Amino acid sequence: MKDEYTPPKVWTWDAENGGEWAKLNRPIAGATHDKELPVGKHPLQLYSLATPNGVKVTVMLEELLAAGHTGAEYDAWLIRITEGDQFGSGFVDINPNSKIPAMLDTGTGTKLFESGSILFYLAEKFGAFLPTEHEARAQTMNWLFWLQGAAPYLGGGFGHFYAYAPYKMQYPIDRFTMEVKRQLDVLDRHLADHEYLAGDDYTIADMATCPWYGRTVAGMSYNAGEFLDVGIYKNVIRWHELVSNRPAYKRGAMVNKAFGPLEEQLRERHDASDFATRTQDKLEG
Ligand SMILES: N[C@@H](CCC(=O)N[C@@H](CS)C(=O)NCC(=O)O)C(=O)O
Repeated sequence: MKDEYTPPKVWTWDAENGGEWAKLNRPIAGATHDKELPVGKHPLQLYSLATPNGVKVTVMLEELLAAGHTGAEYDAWLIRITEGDQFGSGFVDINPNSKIPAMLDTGTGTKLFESGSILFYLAEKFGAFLPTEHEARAQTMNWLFWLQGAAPYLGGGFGHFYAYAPYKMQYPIDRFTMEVKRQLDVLDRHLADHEYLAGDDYTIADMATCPWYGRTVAGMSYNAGEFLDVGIYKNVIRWHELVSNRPAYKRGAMVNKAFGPLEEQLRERHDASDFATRTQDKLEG
């Protein structure tokens, strides 16, 4: 049978056999090289890239600033994961898991990793986008944890096998397509009678979920809109438009972006004025 594989007694690492990410992925943790991270003038230092996990945090920071929380000013530094920046010693010191996003709160010396944890930290620090009322807070955390558990099936499962694996294999594509469509249906049914994920309020659960499942129903993930028949998820499409059209969301989606149209790329962000003056079209123009 095609793709049949008999596992050996003990697995050994074949560095060449992993598709698009083969050169980066390793079965061991830790730093590969010495490299200090830059530190700017603001209280919050973000080390990231505008993947869906990175965008969650830049959206939250831009939303906080838009809501008047001036203490949320931040420096956003670009981490190029395809070049192995996440394995530098300074990055690993903040995030031993070597994945973006990572953040340092210079006011308290707190090192932060895991995008859901960073969203929760910021929500608590500024008392924003996480309801204090018991029921709404519980619903927000339900959906935030749902997203953190669900998204690896979309990215590491479906996205990997549909877009990045060295060749197409029906079994994993079938398995993860089934799961992603089930997840989209979970969201679609919930959003049929809820304005936002946690109810009436826009929260960190929406900020976490929109860059993953919102982008997917907009056909922006893995060039798979038609394959997933995303047009049927009408309530998710309604919610994605509501969330992604917020000015702060749009700004957040540009930060640490080093791909796509040049006018959408703000590779580093150190000041609110950077959106007007330091996008890549202006820097290269
Ligand atoms: N559960 C983590 C996942 C973070 C993650 O997977 N980051 C990816 C980019 S989206 C990464 O840094 N990959 C680099 C690598 O795997 O070496 C979170 O939510 O922060």
